[in-house]
Order: sequence, then C-alpha cells, then structure tokens
Amino acid sequence: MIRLHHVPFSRSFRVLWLLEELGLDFDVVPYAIRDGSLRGAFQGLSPAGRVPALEIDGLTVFESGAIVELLSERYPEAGLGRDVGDPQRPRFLEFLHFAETMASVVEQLNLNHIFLRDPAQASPVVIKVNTARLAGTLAALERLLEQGPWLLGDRFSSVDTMMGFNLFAAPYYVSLDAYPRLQAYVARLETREGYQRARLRDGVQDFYTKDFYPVPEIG
Ligand SMILES: N[C@@H](CCC(=O)N[C@@H](CS)C(=O)NCC(=O)O)C(=O)O
Repeated sequence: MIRLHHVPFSRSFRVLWLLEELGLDFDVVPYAIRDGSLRGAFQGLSPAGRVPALEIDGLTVFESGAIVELLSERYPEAGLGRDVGDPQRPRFLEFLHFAETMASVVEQLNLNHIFLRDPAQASPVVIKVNTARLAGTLAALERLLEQGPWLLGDRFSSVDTMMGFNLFAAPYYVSLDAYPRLQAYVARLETREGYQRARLRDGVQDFYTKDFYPVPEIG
C-alpha cells in the first residue's frame, strides 16, 4: 500500500507526479493549509505538520527531497534516479536540493502575499528582496538548462519533478518571459503523460486568487 498525504498545488505535487511517472498504484489523502488539518494527528506522520508525507513499505517518510530520492532508488528499473557511482549523481543531488533553495524563497513570498491573516503585516521590503532572489534562482536555472532538454541532459529524471513543480509556482511572482529555456522546459514537462495524470489527481488549490502578485510600492 502506498498513500500520499497531499495538499493540492503544494510541494507534495512533486511526489504525486513522480508516483505517476513510475506508474504505481497509490491513494491520495487530501489536506488544506488553512483548515488546521495539518496539525494534530497528522503530525504523527509528519512532525512539523508539512506535506508531503508518504506511507510506503510500512514506513512513513516526510520531506519531498527524501521521498523523491527514496522512490528513485526503490524502483531502479524506471531509471529515474542516479545511483552512487553514476557520473550524473552529483548533478542529480544538486538539483534535488537546489529545488528547495528555490522553493524556500517561494514560501517566503507565499507567506507575505497570501498566508498572513492580516495582510497589512506583509513586508514590501521582504517581498522585494525575495522576488529578486527568486529571479536569481530562475536565471541560474536558465543557464543550467543549457544541456537540455531535461535537467540532467537527454533523459527525464526524478529531479525534473522536484524542480519542475517550482516552475508552476514561481510565475505567480516572477514572469518567465525573460527565461526562454525555462518556458520551453515547462511546455515540455506539460506534455508528459505522468504530469497530466498527476494534474488530474492534484485537486484544486485554494490559495492563489490572482494570476500574478507584483512587488508592492515601498513607502
Ligand atoms: N522541505 C519540505 C517543505 C514542506 C513544506 O513546507 N510543505 C508546505 C506545502 S508546500 C506545507 O506543508 N505547509 C504547511 C504549513 O506551513 O503549515 C519538503 O520539501 O517536503
């Protein structure tokens, strides 16, 4: 039995997508960020009350990067991971963790633009700095995608699900217009059947209410 604890359009989408790429049977248990469902009993599965958490092989595992690495190793026949000794292993690990560098910046922007109960407490300076930091990570990824079409070159791998998710969230804060390789990469990701199946199971996100959140005026 494999069971994913999931919030629509959150980092748990990385795992949902990878499970679909692997062609596995699994259940999805849905949660929402603002309704308290990630607190209490759920913290027995994920101590900080964060998604994803994945139940597999009698274990529960949290942290999307750990789960992506674990699933890649658990199903080697799919060829989506890069084992110890593989020449691409260092790049694989870099992208696995660089995805969280970018996601942690998006998280700051989500907090300031969306999740604060009192929007007046959002900091325009923090938003400005983090928007610039997000643009910096996107510019870096644009350069790193030179080897394309996928992050590790010719073959799609599980780090494309890890980083790919970010590229669906980042455009709420930084337009991808200045990054043609990233735009082409996103279009390529969207054509994957695993991605499309994952989108159908994702659920409806309930936090972004606009297509774009600009940096507010600094008074
Ligand atoms: N580094 C963790 C971050 C997990 C995380 O923060 N998930 C968010 C959704 S994207 C969450 O559960 N937020 C709930 C909260 O902050 O209360 C991972 O990659 O799994």
